[in-house]
Amino acid sequence: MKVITYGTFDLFHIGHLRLLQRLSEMGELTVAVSTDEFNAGKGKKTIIPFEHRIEIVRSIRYVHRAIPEESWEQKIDDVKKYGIDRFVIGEDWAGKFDFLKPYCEVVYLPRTEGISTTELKRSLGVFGSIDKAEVVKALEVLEALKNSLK
Ligand code: C2G
Repeated sequence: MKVITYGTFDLFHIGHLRLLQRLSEMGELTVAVSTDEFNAGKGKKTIIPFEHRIEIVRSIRYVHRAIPEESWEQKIDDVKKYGIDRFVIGEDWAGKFDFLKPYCEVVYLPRTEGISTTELKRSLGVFGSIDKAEVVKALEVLEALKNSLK
């Protein structure tokens, strides 16, 4: 069984790993990683550049091969080129790739709950939003408190 999936895999996390692990149990796994240019088209700004995202995915033991995803239209060609039997992607895309059904099986899988790149970016953003002056003020208060306890 030859399987393919597509994704950005930005800020690689356990939700991505669980998916690739599960797909590798089905058979030989090809992963197409969205280029930065393709993501711009999706309106997605990535934190990690494409060259790093594809190297990370390529290094995962569950992945047989990693290729660039440069367009929406390449999927049919990829399925033919790599002799793919099954296209799989998270159910957030349910129905969007049914046009592949004449060429291979199409499966939409439940996502891993509680983790997403969007959430990670939001958490990281919290640190970026702390005002420096607030930190300095808090340190001054702590210093004064420490001195008062001497
Ligand atoms: N995923 C998951 N569980 C999560 C987060 C993501 O199973 N908690 C899955 C998604 O459903 C997707 C894959 O991991 O199948 C990659 O997710 P993204 O990097 O967000 O992929 P996306 O940007 O949606 O790109 O042509 C298809 C697109 O390139 C998909």
